[in-house]
Formats: sequence, structure tokens, C-alpha cells
Amino acid sequence: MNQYEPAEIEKKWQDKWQKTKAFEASVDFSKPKYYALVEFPYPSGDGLHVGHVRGYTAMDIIARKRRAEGFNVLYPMGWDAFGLPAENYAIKTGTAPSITTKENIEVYKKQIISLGLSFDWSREINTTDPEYYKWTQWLFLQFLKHDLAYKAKAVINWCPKDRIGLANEEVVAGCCERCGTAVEKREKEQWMLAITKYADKLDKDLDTVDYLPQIKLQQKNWIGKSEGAEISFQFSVLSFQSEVTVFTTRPETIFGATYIVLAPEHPLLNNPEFIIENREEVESYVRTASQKTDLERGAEGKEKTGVELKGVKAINPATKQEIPIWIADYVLGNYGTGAVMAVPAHDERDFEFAKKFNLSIKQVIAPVFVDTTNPPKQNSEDTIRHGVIMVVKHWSENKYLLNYSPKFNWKCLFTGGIEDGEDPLTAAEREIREETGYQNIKETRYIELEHIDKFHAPHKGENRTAYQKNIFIQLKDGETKERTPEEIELHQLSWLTEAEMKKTISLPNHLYIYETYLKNGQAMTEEGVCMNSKSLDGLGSTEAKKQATVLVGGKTVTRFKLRDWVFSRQRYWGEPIPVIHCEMCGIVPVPEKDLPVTLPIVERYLPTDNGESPLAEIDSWVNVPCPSCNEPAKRETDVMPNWAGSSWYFLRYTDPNNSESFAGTEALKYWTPVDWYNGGMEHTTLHLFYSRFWNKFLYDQGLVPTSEPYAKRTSHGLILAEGGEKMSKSKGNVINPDGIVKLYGADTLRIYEMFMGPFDQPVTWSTESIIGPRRFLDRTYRLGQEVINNKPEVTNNSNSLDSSVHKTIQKVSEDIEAMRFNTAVSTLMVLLNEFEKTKEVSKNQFSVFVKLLSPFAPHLAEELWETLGNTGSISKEPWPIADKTKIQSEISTITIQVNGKMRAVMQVSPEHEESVITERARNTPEVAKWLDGKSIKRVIFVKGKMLNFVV
Ligand code: ANZ
Ligand code: ZN
Repeated sequence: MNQYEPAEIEKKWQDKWQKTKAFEASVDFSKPKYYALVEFPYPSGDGLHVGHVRGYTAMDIIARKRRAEGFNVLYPMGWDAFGLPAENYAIKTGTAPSITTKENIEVYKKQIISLGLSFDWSREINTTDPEYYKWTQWLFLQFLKHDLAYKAKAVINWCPKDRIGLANEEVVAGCCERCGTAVEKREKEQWMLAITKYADKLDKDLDTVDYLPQIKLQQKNWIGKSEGAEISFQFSVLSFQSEVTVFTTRPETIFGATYIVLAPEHPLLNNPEFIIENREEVESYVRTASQKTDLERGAEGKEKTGVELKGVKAINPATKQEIPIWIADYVLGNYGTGAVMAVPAHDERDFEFAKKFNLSIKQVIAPVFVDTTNPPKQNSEDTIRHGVIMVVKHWSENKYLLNYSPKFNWKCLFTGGIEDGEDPLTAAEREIREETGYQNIKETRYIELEHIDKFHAPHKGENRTAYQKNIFIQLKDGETKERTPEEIELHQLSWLTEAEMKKTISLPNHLYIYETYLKNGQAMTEEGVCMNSKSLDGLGSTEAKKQATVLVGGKTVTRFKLRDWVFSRQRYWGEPIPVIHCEMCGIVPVPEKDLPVTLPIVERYLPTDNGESPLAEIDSWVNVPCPSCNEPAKRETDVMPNWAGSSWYFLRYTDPNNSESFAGTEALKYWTPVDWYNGGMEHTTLHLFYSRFWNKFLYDQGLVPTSEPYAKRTSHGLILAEGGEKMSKSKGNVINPDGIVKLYGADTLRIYEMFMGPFDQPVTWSTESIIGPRRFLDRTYRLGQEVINNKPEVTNNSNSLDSSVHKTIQKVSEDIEAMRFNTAVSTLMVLLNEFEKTKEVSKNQFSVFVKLLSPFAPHLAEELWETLGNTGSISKEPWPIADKTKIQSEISTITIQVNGKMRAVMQVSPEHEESVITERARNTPEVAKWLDGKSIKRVIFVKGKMLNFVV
């Protein structure tokens, strides 16, 4: 063969790999193991997608490298085959989902094999195989046994089109994730899994795993852990002996709670004894609120609505003052206690609400600004001052007075101290007259917010804590009085526009005040120091939390946003939930010996009109004797959600044919946890989260050896269609990998997908660019033919080529570990260029190149390996190791300049530090004579190129 023919080569090696079982994990548990995992696909009718190829190829590279490093590698593949598309297709065509699934799997498998992915096919699993779902059902029964599976009436998200209940995660912006129809709320008996019991562990244990930071963050947000307090407020109506409990994360703001807000769903509103004067108005508001989704209600910046409950007040347990009670839909019924104490000074939503309905705003936390140029010193006396800071506005123009103080180089507002007994507003006016000379004032008022400045006053040698009141002053006219020369020197004045002020003010606290003024006040949501809070005054907000909770008899609690997992679907194509309902015995688990409960054949796949599973219509299947009392009983007809099978599939791969248990103890002990799991970002709060929960539960039952299933998790970016849109069937812009494999070869497709861009970023497909990787492989093949014909004596063993080879080993190895596949490929391309230029590549050097290429383009690598005269498979060869001494021996020549003129050249090694090189350069005679007697102002160093002394 004189030309690279991927079609031939690829088929040849795929057959060989299959025949020799090249990638089967061995059951020899004495070797070090490596478990590499990718998400198994749902075999849809569309076939494999180039997006699958990206993730699978990446882990294939890792798996192949690990084998070469001597690990016993498990890199398995299977089918996550329960799910809606097959069922919807069955509804349309009458073809059983089991049949379409089987056909689709065949297509997928052929496609995956054609890509040269090194999966261990002896461990293939299929979640719809009764031998597999027998264990999914068995595992469900373990949850049931430990009270973690229960049936409850739940308000579920209901898709009227798919006629299916959706988990919260399957609702995107109020619509069904699958079909886009607006989701409705329905109440229905559902099976639930108590994932909330594991909320804390799922949160904390993220610290023990190596996941990408954004994956951890998404999971943390999903769990939504908040530490706070529950505080009770009594009502002021004596006839009604009750109280309302709020959940707050900021108990230290209790003195600033100026009203209470109940969610429209709050149970108190349904209590007939709770007398409200305006019940009708309240009920009408509740009805409107019930039609909105939580997302709409909670959205930031949304216009606030609400109704005050008339005829009743609550008593703030800290201030003992009566405060109004409102209902408003920004408080959600299913979070916390469904009631909040509103602290408008420190919570944005409360602030907006209070502004709109004219409720009182009371500041109880002061933000603290620490002067960074003169920070407080340890061991200096602390003194307390009270001061004012003023925003001064022009009498007729929309301009503000800027105070430039040359002495401190401050561009700021005006400030001054309050004298004993003086009113702050009076103090502000006095200071302005003195400092600016302007005399006539139209308006003086507070800017709603106080703060604390902390700094060191050097002339007094003391630390100051200044309580600052912020005040707005508008002048009446331009009349001025002569200022003293000191005042003129201290305060240079200029009138600036809003935008100029914002750009010019150089003190952060002053800028904060100015911006607060522009916004007409804002909530201060940050930490700070308590004020207006009696015994809490002066405490930092964090330290005050506990004390405040105790003060008002509250209790410390932890809350989670996470909800229990709705685990049943009223559909057909899923694992039947293995329980039997008996009138006498209640819910009875199907005995282990009767598992699996297999899916019966049905005539129609549509859910029944009242939303039950189509299984409910098959009397012969539904009616069974109770396993416990033998009286007539009925099977559960709900099936599991499509997330069930994937919640434990990684365990089954370790021992896929075990008929005694879901996986043998020995195999689990050896193989788990998964060492590296790569998959889609879209599964972070779904599959990845659910499977961590299952694994943790099984760990607690002693059924698996580790608490966390995956030691490391990474995600790849999406592949977008040309033009940057998402690929979708409806847009007709989906790229089928088969066409690419046919035209260019699988190795080209693999290299292309790895080369496209950074692995964790979205990349845009470009069929035009595939030719680049193809040419790279063509040239590699050609060079291979030349190298074979090289006579041994003409081979080049020069240091520089050897050094390039070892540098490439180092770089490619590191890049693979960091998933920088694109730069790994380009490094190989650079080495190929160099090989082609020298024309004298040794077989040895070329072999190393082929080994490095082999995880990326495995077929071509095998072929070249064979042409080089080797007999075994390259996949069995050890991974090359970089010889550091060869890399470091590389010496570069740099020019030494003085004021930009070249004065000498110098040989340096890459490991030499800049300081070492500088020292040597200045002592070189040709350079030293130009530096003699001059002072060096600056040294400019460009690594590997030049060093320039500026004198
Ligand atoms: C008083 C307060 C003062 C609050 C303050 C915040 C700032 P996270 O952190 O997300 O858990 N809240 C409590 N229950 C709520 C509900 N059912 N619907 C809407 N909001 C609710 O949020 C906890 C905070 O959100 C709580 O702390 C409460 O407002 C509000 F300066 O209480 B806070
Ligand atoms: Zn019974």
C-alpha cells in the first residue's frame, strides 16, 4: 500500500482487536486497576451523534494511555434504553419499544465499533434487559426496606402533552424538558425517594472528590444548604392563640424586622379561627398566585405584589413592637416555613416591597469600610467618633460638588465630625458652609444608610471607629463667603456630572454612598456590625447570629432547597415498581425469588385517560395473590423514571453477569470507585447527583465499598452546528459521524474532534476543517513508509531531534492528563513537521511518535507499528517516558542588549532563572563596558530570545 487507505486499515484492526479481545479487562485482581467511564447512551432512532464521539474519544485516549502504563483498565459500554422516545414511537406506530430498542442498539454498536473505541464489549449491559432490571428492582426494594421509598400525595409537574409527571429537574423555564409544552401542577400519589435524607452528606462529601469546580458548584446550589434559625412571632389578637414561625438566615437582623410576610399557601390562611377583616381580598390574591410558577414568583426584579392582612398584627420578639402581616407571592410555600420576617434594610426583595408599599425600613447592620492606606494598627487605642458625609448638589444644574484634597490625594465627598449634642443634619450644614463657602441651603436629608469607617489616625497614634451618617444637601444658590486660606488649600472644588462623579471618586466608602444616593437607597445585604439592636450593638453580624437566636427564643436549623425525588411514572417503558397492594397487608414488596417483575406485552401504549400507566389496563397482570396473605391483591402499575437504571450501572459493569447479586463483593472492592468519569454538563444535577445518592445509600447498607462512586468527574463542551447553533433534528443540522468516517476515516474524525478546541468549551463543527487532520495522517503514513526504507546508517541521532522527541513525550503526556487534547495534537503535528524537514528520522524516533499518536489514531498507529516490523499490538506497548536530561540539554542563544543595541550573544539553558542570566550577562566584558558607571533602570527579559538593560 502506497497510500493511506483508512477504510482498509480501520476494518482490519477492528477485526483483530475483536478476535484477540484486546480491550477486555482482566479478572486478575492483583494488577493495579483503572476504571474509566463515560455515560452510556440512550439508543435513539437518530443514531450516534458527533457529541458522543467527543466524550467517548477523550476517555478512550485516557483508557489507552492507562493500559500502556500497565493498568488493568475497565472501559465499558452499554445502553440506557428505557425512556420516552421509544415509547412515543410505539404510541405512534404500534411497534413494541423492546423491538425498536433492539434495532437501535445494533446501529449504535456498529457505529461505536467503527470509531475504534476500546470498549470492553464482554461487559455490555442494557437497562431494559430483565436480567439487568431485576437488580434495579431489587435495589428499589432496599430503599423501601429502609423507609427511603415511600408513597405520598405530591404536587407534581404534569406535562399535558406527554401525559407524564416530571421531576423538577425536567422542567426548564416552566416547560417540559422534552416537548416544550407549558407544565401544569397536579396532585397525585407518587412514589418518592427520600434523597433529602442524604442532602447533607451529598453536600459535604463534595469536598472529598475531584470534580471540576463548576460541577461542584452546580451540585451545591442544587442542594441549596442554608444555615439559619426558626423564630416565632406572636400575634396581637388575643382571641387567636397562635404564632407564626419564620425561617431566616440572618437572625442578627431581628431588630430590623418591620413586617412579616406569609406565602399565599401558608396553612394559617386556611384556619377558620384566624380572623382577617379583608378575607375576600386575601383569597382572591391567593388564587392569582396559585397560577404562577415558583420561578416566576421568585424572579429578581419582578414587580412586587401583596396584600396586608387587616385586623391582626405580629409582635417582633426583639423590639416588642407590633408589626404588620402581609401575604406576598415572593415568599414560597414550599421553602423554609413558608413565612419570612422582612428586613427591608438588608434584603433586596424586602427592600423593594417596603418601598412599594411604604413600609418602614430600619437599618440594623452597618457596613464597615477599612481604610487600606491607613488601616487600624494592632495595639493602638480605639476611639469612637461620630461623623457626617455629604453629597452636595448644585442649585440649578444636575451636577455635584467634588472635593479634591491634595494633601491626602483624595477625590471625595465632604465629611466632618459631629460635636457633642449636635444634630447630624445641623453638623452637615455647618461643615458645608465652612468647607465650601456656599451659604444657602435648599434641602438637607439623610441618605438612608449609615456605615462605619475604620482607620488609623497617625497624628494621634490611635485607631478610629467612625460612625458615619450620610446626608444629602442641595444648595439654594451660588452665594459664597470667603474661605480661609487653609480651607481653600484643603478643599479644591469642582462641579461634576453624575457620570464624572462615579468615575472620579477615589474612596470606596464615598463611592458607595454616592451610588446609594443615586439609587435612592438600597438594601445593605453584606456582613457588617450590628447597630440599633440593643445588646447586639457592636457585634459583627456573624458572631451575633447565635446570640440573636437565643435572645428571641429561636432555634438554629439547617435547611435545604433539595426536594425528595418523585420516582414514579404513569407510563409503560420503564422498570415496573415491584410491589403489590393488598387490602389487608398494605404495600407488600414482591419477594426476591419472584424478581424480575417483567413488563407485560400490551396492546396500547398510551397512558389511560385518568393518567394511569397503560399497565393498569391489563387485568391478568395486575391481579395477583398477595405474597403475604394470599388473598387477591393488585400489582403496582407505576414504573420507574428513566434515571433508575443509570443510578447504579457503573456497579454492574464490574460484574455484569452475576446472577446472585447486583455485583460481587470482590469485583466491587477491586474496581470501585470509578477513577475517572467524563460526561455531559447537563447531567450534573440529574444523573450524576442521583447516582451519588444511590451509591451512598448502598454504602450505608454495606453493599458497596466506597461512599462516593466517582473519584474524578469532568465534562466536555457541546459541539455546535456550523453557524454556532445547537444541533437538533428539527433544524436538520445534525452531523452523522458515519458520513465522516466513510469519507475521511475514523482516525481523522477522532483527531478532528480532539483538535477542534479546548475540551471543556463549546466548539463549532466545520466539515471544511476536517481536511487538516486528514492531511496530518496522510503525511504520517507517508513518512512511515520512508522511515522503513531508511538504511540504519543514515538515521539522524542529533541531540536536537532527540530533544524534540522527548519534549513531545512530556507535553503530550501532560496534556492528556489535563484533557488538553487540542494542544497534544498540535504538539504531534509540530514534531511531524520537524521529522519531515530533517528527512533523517530513526526508526526509534518514529516509533515513539507512533506510540504517542496511538491513543488518538489507534488504527493508523497499529498499521504503522506493524510496518515498522513489530508483531504484537501497539496497544500492549508501554507508554514512552520523557528523558528529562535530553530536554534540559537544549540550549538557546539569546542576544544581550544595552538600551536596545545588541552588544553580545549568550548561550543559556531553559532552566536558568532570569536573575542568573542577568547576573551572567552584566559580567560579560562586552556588556560590562557599556554598563560601566551607569545605573541600570530596568531589565527587559524575553525568555529564550533577549535581555535588554535600560540605563
Ligand atoms: C430575614 C432576612 C434578613 C433574610 C436579611 C435575608 C436577609 P436562602 O439563603 O436562600 O436559604 N426566605 C425564607 N423563607 C423563604 C420563602 N419561603 N420564600 C422566599 N424567601 C424566603 O434564603 C433564606 C432567606 O430567604 C431567609 O432569610 C428569608 O429572608 C428568605 F437581611 O430572613 B431572610
Ligand atoms: Zn395481603
